[in-house]
Amino acid sequence: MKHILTAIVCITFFVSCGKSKEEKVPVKAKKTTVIKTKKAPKKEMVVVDADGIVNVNMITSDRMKFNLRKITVKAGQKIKLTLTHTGKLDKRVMGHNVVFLKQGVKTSVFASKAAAAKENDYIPEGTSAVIAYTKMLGGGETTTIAFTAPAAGTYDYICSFPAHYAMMKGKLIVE
Ligand SMILES: [Cu+2]
Repeated sequence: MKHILTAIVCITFFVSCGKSKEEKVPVKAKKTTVIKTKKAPKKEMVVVDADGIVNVNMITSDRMKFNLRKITVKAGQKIKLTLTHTGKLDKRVMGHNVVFLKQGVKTSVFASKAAAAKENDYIPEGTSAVIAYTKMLGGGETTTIAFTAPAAGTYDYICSFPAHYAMMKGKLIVE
């Protein structure tokens, strides 16, 4: 009896081993396809339309992250930027905006001034440090701004909600 049991256990072991090896092949093939489809939509976040306007689709969520860390445009080009907050949290807890800073403005210095300007949506009143900025959004909200690309150079953009700039930042590269 013991021998029969041992034999059954052995056979079951071999059969299951054989099966799992066979199953591994199609799983690998599926993974490759998923990666390909994921990459495609990312490129469409910056689109130049028929009128030559650069449409920028900036997306944020309840995570402190911009979908775009780099936007490349040409000097004098018209930019239409739409910011969307796909999260659920209130703007007092997880507010997001986009603020494009002039050259020579240190992001940490601007961010600490902005953090003290809660009454003004975290934009220092009368500031001369910004090129353009959106209003502060909460979860589920969206807003659009239009501005003209400045002279060639590299410009920082951040979210000016307190402490967000460390993670929510990027570069506007004007060619
Ligand atoms: Cu933010």
